[in-house]
Amino acid sequence: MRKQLDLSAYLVLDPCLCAGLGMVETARAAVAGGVGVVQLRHKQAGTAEMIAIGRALQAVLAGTGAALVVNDDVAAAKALGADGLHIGQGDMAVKKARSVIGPEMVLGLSVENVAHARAVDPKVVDYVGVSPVFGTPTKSDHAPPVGIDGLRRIVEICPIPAVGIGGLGPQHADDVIGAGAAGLAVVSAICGQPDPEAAARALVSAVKEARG
Ligand code: TZP
Ligand code: MG
Repeated sequence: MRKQLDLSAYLVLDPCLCAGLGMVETARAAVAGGVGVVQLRHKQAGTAEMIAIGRALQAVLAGTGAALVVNDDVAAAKALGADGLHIGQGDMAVKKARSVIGPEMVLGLSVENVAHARAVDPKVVDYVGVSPVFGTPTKSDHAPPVGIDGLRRIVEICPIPAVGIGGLGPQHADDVIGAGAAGLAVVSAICGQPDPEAAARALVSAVKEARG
């Protein structure tokens, strides 16, 4: 069975921003603060390192109900038996990714515009990350920001749940949830924060309040 993800507050790990506490401790704290998904995103790591970090993450996520999603590295996702794989438009084609991971793993896809959203096949992909909502220094090569209006348009077109990502924090929960997204995905609002558990808690409660 594909794990049902709680997309409300979705943490994307960044090894540089997490340098102080480390990715594993940041993830542990964020999950204690209520995030439902932790994505392992490490562009510099090879598959062996991704698997080693992924195992450490699985150890701290065990029993919490939070899901582990692996960015890009299909082989690592498979070896780990991760809950999910997340790919971008420039990565492996979604159908190919689905055929490699099989039917049980959640598949997430980044969408950057309306055309990407129209092309989403709900039989293959489980959720989308709308990227980026706002410009962000965290990802240097991001597509043009879509803003809240762009997010709303993409969410309307997309046949599956969407999270917004890019420049987001608790202060954007009203707008992002109001645009129809299922949640907010964040890096710097949690990674590198002095108290990532409190930062996660603030995000989770902002989403709850936005839902009324
Ligand atoms: N994909 C689109 S924007 C982004 C990623 C991974 C980075 C988001 O980082 P932040 O710090 O939450 O703006
Ligand atoms: Mg990618």
